[in-house]
Amino acid sequence: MTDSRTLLLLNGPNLNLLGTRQPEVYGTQTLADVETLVRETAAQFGFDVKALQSNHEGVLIDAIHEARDYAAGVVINPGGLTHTSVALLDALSSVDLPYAEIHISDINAREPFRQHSYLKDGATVHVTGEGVEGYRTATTRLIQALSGQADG
Ligand code: CA2
Repeated sequence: MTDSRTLLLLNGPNLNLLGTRQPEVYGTQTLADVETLVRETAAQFGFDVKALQSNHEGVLIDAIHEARDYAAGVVINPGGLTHTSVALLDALSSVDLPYAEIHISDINAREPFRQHSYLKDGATVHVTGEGVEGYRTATTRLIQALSGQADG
């Protein structure tokens, strides 16, 4: 296990709108609620969280590169970039940090174009369809994997 006890929480495009639209798909909790949930979950294990949401792929990639210097792992909901971005996969692979991919909705039960994730094969943890609670699952399972308590 790395000495670092910091996780990077990344939320991708449009997730700043959480809780404001499409509650039937994404629920009523906001991005601030998500960040609080992840911070509280991580804190139970003695981990800090640096949180960032961006609508810009390059900003997310830069944050992943920077995380190499301070983070133990990444919790990421890539939003729509899940289904399009080899560049995001390359960034995560290049920093060699374990990551938990989380989706609020069940991407496997939605349109065919949402059913493929470029990030899934490299992910230590993959959570989909648990709503915002999935962030708690993803964070816990990532920390357990980092601690060697579970295989994620
Ligand atoms: O289910 C998820 O978490 C997704 O990653 C959310 C993405 C979608 O493109 C993925 O297929 C699945 C979209 C995020 C958009 O979030 C909004 C939230 C509230 C209102 C409008 C958009």
